[in-house]
Amino acid sequence: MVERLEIAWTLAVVGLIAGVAVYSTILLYHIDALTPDPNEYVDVTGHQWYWEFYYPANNTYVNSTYNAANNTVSGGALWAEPGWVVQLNITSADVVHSFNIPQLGIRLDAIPGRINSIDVNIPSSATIGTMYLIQCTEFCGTYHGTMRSFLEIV
Ligand SMILES: [Cu+2]
Repeated sequence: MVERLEIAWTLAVVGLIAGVAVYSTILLYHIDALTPDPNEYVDVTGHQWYWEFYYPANNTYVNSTYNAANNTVSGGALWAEPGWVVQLNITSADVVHSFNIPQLGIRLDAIPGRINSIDVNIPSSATIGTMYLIQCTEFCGTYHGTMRSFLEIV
């Protein structure tokens, strides 16, 4: 009787763990899936010490350079409209950087010779003129701390 109970409990636990394993494996796979039709593609390249954004739709390069004195950027920013899905293709021209938009929960490494892609879901409630901070979060040299930019809602 005791043996049968032990076997039943063991099988119940094994079944539970197997179920969680299958569920989380499927979920992990879908988290990384990219939408086939984003509103915008942007190629993001990390440089010591600024972010470059390339907009293939209109063949425009932007070198976004942060100015710590007045918390602004010159050269341009990452632009998107409310409710958009923006696919970022992130790489680096020199050392390893990390592309981070803390307010939107986006963080992905920028690695030389490799392209890491991610979809950014711009909130529909975002108002025009909203500036989301972009910050390099991988120590990349002297001016790492000012390797910032903005995602600007237009
Ligand atoms: Cu960096």
